[in-house]
Amino acid sequence: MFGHPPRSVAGLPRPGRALVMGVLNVTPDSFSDGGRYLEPDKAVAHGRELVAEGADLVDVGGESTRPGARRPSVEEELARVVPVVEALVAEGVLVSVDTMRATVAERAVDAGAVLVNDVSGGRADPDMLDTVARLGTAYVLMHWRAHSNEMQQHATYGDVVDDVMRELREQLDAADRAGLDPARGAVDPGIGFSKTADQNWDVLAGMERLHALGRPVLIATSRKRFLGALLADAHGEPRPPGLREDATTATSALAALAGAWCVRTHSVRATLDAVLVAQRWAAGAGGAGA
Ligand code: PMM
Repeated sequence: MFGHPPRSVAGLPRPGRALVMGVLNVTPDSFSDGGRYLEPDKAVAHGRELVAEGADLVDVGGESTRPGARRPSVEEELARVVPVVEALVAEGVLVSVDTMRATVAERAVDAGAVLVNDVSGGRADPDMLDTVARLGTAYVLMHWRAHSNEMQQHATYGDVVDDVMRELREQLDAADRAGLDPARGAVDPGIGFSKTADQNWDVLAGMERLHALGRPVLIATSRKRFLGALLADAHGEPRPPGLREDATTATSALAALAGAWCVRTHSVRATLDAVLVAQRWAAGAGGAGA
């Protein structure tokens, strides 16, 4: 029913279900956990918690992409990210680095990160694709049009899924030209990035079409604003980020059922449960005892 999308990235685990990537934002200003893990010790402790809950990967980021966020300097971003990556890697944790900067990607990979998660899909830093090609790590290219301070001005599409796919294809072509290994790459439609709430739902409804890109698909809906809007109260007040967990669990289950390779989440335990349910659901009676 869902075709046979690629479900693995070379060098990363293949547990036979969607991977669960736990979010670790070492930032003062991320929309749902900003400021909570800015001190390295707190960040590392939270990384450990994510692993204890079942995260396959911990995604360490030092730049908030919330709409209107100020970009940190490269030095600030390095100081936030590198010590946390080093400490988690030393404990045997599989770490990805969430960065748009080649320098940060390189230093994090030197510190042991195994995946570069670039929300700009290689568009923000002209050195990113060459750097990742040279490093030879796994990578995620996300659909992206502009930095957070202006991204919502770029939410104009014809058919949003067609347009996202065309722009992702351009980035995959650029990655090929830079010499990145296709077997190590995944794509992400960028839920909440230069997209209105309705456009996010259109992307999710059309998610299976993304498999035509021939790459594993990562879906990150966790606590995002479009869920807050869906769950608004009777006065139209959006549901706050901390109370969007159950909706995140639902979107993660549906994404896994639609063939996502990986789901990115703040709430690992619930998301892993959702992924296991989706996997068992898709297997049906044939999966009994599996
Ligand atoms: N969203 C955020 C951060 N990193 N990475 C990928 N691949 N896809 C996303 O949609 C994505 C991301 C948004 O910020 P958060 O870390 O505060 O959830």
